[in-house]
Amino acid sequence: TLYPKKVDLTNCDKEPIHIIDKIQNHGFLFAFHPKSKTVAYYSENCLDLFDTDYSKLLSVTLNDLLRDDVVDQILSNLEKEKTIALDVSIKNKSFTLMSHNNGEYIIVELEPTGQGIDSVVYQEQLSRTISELNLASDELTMCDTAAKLIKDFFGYDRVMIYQFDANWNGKVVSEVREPELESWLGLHYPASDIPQQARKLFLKQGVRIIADINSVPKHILKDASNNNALDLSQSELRAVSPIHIEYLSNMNVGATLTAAIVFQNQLWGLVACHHYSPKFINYHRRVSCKFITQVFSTQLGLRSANLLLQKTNQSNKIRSRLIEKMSQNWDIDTIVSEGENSILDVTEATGAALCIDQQIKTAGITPTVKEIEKLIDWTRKKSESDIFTTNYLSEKYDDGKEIVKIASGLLAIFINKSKRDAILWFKPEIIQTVNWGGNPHKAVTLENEKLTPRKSFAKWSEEHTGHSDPWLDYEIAAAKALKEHIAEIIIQKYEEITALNE
Ligand code: BLA
Repeated sequence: TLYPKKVDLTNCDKEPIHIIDKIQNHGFLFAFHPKSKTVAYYSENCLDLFDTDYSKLLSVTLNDLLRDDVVDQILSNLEKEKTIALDVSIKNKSFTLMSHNNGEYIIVELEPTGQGIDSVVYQEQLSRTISELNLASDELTMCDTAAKLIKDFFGYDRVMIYQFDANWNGKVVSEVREPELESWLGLHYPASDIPQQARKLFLKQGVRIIADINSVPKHILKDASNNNALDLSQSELRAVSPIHIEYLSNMNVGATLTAAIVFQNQLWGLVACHHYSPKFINYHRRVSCKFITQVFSTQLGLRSANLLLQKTNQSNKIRSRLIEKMSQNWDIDTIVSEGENSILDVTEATGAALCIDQQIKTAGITPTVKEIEKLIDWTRKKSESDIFTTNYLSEKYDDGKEIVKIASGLLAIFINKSKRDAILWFKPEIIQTVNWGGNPHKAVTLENEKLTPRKSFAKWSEEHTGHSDPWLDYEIAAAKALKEHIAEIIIQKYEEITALNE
């Protein structure tokens, strides 16, 4: 495959940015055949670095270009996807040499050594990161703390913690910025701003800089008989998609650093740093940023896992009390409406209904019995399995608008195969004003057959109606478990009754 000449609306998230065939111009790249050790690819600026011409470079080997001990170290790292870094000097200039095996070739990249980081400072940074994150009492304070630390350590003009939602739209949840900049805190951005292939690369690489959006990238050259582009997924110098360059230029941004916040192998969000002029952070400091972000990601993950565990335990406790009550005394009224241990309390719903033997009992705030009957009929036909969830009922259900305020969220579970009996939980509508960074419905336009990102990122507000809070996995699990128990009890009661009648 080769890089397409034209990127349009249909292939935006298919733009193969990993084979862009160019690098950013602050460094040099070449790639070798692992066996013959001859050059297969090199960035055009290598000709200056090594004072050679095109015909020569493709016939030289690794040993012709670098010291033997450096070559030995490069060749000792053939393990895929691991990068090693060495300090080298070429023509009296110091470089950081970064090398990795991309599966086919050994890629060697050189960049200026830049402002170093001594190990004492580095350890202080880590220790400060860990202790300040430990002090943070909740998720949001943790994000604020991380943004502040990263701003202090790396000096970007604006540092944001950007969190993805279930549909890969994102929101700036924390921000630390220079005082003259306007705030983007709380602004939302559509998923198309960071397409899926770009997100995927962050899982592989962790940290990436764009040192100067106005620099002219350097082409990667190869033998004319070679038709394959070099896979740069893990390259430190990979050049940037022209669409993203235009995007940053429309934002007046000059340089970025982006670090992946990952837990459970999923991209939770990004640390997004902007500078309004060019800015280069050298490899060792990028690694330190990656490490700090990993510490932050782990802490964030632990904290949210703990919170979830607390909620799950609480819900389990209520469920077992409820089951005990049900098996002692099968009384629908008690199960549904009495005090703290009712079916309402196993989830975070504000209303619940139990429908057994054509009888409906409700707890909390619910639609009327008539409305619930209609809703169950509809759900029965609509759902293919025994469970149905939505946090946007009025989108699917015609009569949903009448009950939108109390039942925008519906979790319905059928107790038996015949779908006669059911339990329903309801969540209310949460009306929100969502502020977007620019109109998300015009995130991209086609200009002279060329795709361009929006030019204005000014706040654009939209009323978000008809939605409830989402149903969490633990709520759905609790509903399923409760249903199993109720089904068992119903069967048991039925058997007892038939035994009595015999
Ligand atoms: C990449 N888009 C990105 C990246 C971010 C954003 C953080 C990661 C790369 C980086 O900057 O280092 C988006 N940046 C944001 C957002 C904020 C921010 C939302 O600061 C909010 C504050 N972009 C578009 C459209 C397309 C597109 C319409 O707007 C495609 C049609 C593509 N974005 C795009 C591509 C990349 C990208 C291809 C990857 C760039 C690369 O790595 O080469």
